[in-house]
Amino acid sequence: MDQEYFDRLAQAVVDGEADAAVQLVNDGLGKGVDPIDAVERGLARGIMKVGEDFGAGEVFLPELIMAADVMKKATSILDEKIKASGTPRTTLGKIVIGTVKGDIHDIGKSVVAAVLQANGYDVEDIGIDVAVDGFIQSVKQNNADVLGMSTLLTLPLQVMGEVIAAMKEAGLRDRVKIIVGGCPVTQEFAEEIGADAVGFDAADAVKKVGKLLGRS
Ligand code: B1M
Repeated sequence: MDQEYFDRLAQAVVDGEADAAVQLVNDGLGKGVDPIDAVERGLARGIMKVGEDFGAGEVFLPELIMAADVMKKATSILDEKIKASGTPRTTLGKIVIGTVKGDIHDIGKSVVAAVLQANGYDVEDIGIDVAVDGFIQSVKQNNADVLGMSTLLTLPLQVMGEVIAAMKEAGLRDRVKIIVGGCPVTQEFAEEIGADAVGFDAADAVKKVGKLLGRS
């Protein structure tokens, strides 16, 4: 597919056109477009543009919500394709992933979960607005090898540190690797709170998790 296709996908998000986006996604999949490309080169560019304009006060919350709805509808089709694209094999490890308390952004976290799953990991996506105890319980119940936390907001960043402290208190920290991600998360912040790695996008998360588990 040419650049124009990805530009049209991005524009459908900017315009809040859910039907057009879903149609474009299905057309693209029918023509062999890589679902990760459809997210990263198309839809994500559109939502980033809306996010920038929202930050600059040029668009308002209702438009942001409409664009997010388009994004969610289109990515949910692609997430399923991404998950199904992995060759079935013995799992490379169990990962619990969620968005921390105070934050309801779930699109990026869900893309990361789908891409990890497609790459051979067994992923338990525990959703959004997850409190410290929710992460701890899920890590225990799933006997997780890796805990992944996401946030796009500045204030909930501190919850990531609280989860890591609670992991230590519960005696889980030594056997569970921790990766954090989302736009406000930097390498310095990850080190400061004692995470093992930061993922800057879905492909980077796969690379870093592989490294943490000694798979690459
Ligand atoms: Co909100 N929002 N939003 N929002 N929103 C941002 C994050 C913001 C930067 C927009 C802006 O002002 N420019 C801003 C945050 C400012 C800040 O705190 N620094 C913001 C705000 C302020 C808010 C509200 C507070 C607005 C309000 O109510 N006044 C509110 C928050 C409510 C709450 O959570 N308590 C809010 C609400 C919403 C919507 C509901 C409308 C919607 C979310 C819908 C949904 O998720 N179902 C929304 C959206 C869509 C955005 C933007 C525009 C786009 C986010 C997105 O989906 N990106 C966003 C602007 C931006 O990010 N630049 C914005 C696409 C996605 C594929 O990328 O999520 O970054 P991303 O994920 C990437 C990487 O970050 C990374 O990999 C992913 C795939 O490449 N990654 C990981 C993410 N998690 C990872 C975890 C890992 C590894 C990698 O390991 C575990």
